[in-house]
Amino acid sequence: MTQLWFAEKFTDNLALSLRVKETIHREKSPFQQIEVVETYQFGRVLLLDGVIQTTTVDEFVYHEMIAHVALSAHPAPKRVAVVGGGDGGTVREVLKHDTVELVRLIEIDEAVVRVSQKYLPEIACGLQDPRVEIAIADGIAHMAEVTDEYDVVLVDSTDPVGAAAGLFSKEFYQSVHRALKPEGIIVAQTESPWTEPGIIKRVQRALGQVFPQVYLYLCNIPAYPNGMWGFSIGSKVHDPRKPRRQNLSFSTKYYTPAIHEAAFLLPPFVQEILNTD
Ligand code: SPD
Repeated sequence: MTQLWFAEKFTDNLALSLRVKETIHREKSPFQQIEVVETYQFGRVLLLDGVIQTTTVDEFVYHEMIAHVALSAHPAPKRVAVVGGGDGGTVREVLKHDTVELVRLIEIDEAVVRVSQKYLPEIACGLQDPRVEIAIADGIAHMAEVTDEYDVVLVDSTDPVGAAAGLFSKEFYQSVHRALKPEGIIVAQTESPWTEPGIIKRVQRALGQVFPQVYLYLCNIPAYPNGMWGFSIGSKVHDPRKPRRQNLSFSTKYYTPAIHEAAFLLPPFVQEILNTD
């Protein structure tokens, strides 16, 4: 029997191959090619322009780690913005914090939200919550328009190409700084230290020109390039390396307060990326 394989090329010399059971959905939106495929290894996989965004098997790592570090470091997060993240996984995790009153999802492509709600319900389930407001809009323009609006901003973007490139710029972080309240915290997904050290370095530098406290933290996501994944965090006041609550009032599969602190411990080769000019 013919076997179908999908390969995501991480670099010119490296790819991740997944054996595909079936293609569930395929459409071209004004922004990108959207596909949902059922795979043997990672369950359902959402692909945007052929790049793995999330899988039903390992999505919890990314979504818990982008959300809970900032939300646990903030004393009482009430208003949260998720930029990108149309699959809803980050929103689902934010909603676990009972101080949260509003989660505004600012996603440029309505098709990502619609497709995720239909084919990835376990990830998109939080989007129905009454505390969630979905804005189909450009996150860069939105952040440039608001002031003193959010306690936490989570930048759950695609890779820094096309429409997402501006989400990795100093100008965008300046807008987010204005959009955040005085105790505000930003987290941005910043790729893998193995394949994209330059992006991590650039973002850390740009964030550092805007926020007084900036750190990188890591986690392990098997479906992303080389498994090791970086998030950059910037904070106006609070030390984001310290979770304020030691006992969680909700369940997680990866994040714990101890993992929170440990995630900021960087192997020397990653520290070197941040240190070198
Ligand atoms: N290389 C793909 C990186 C994708 C990061 N964003 C994922 C969105 C999941 N909510």
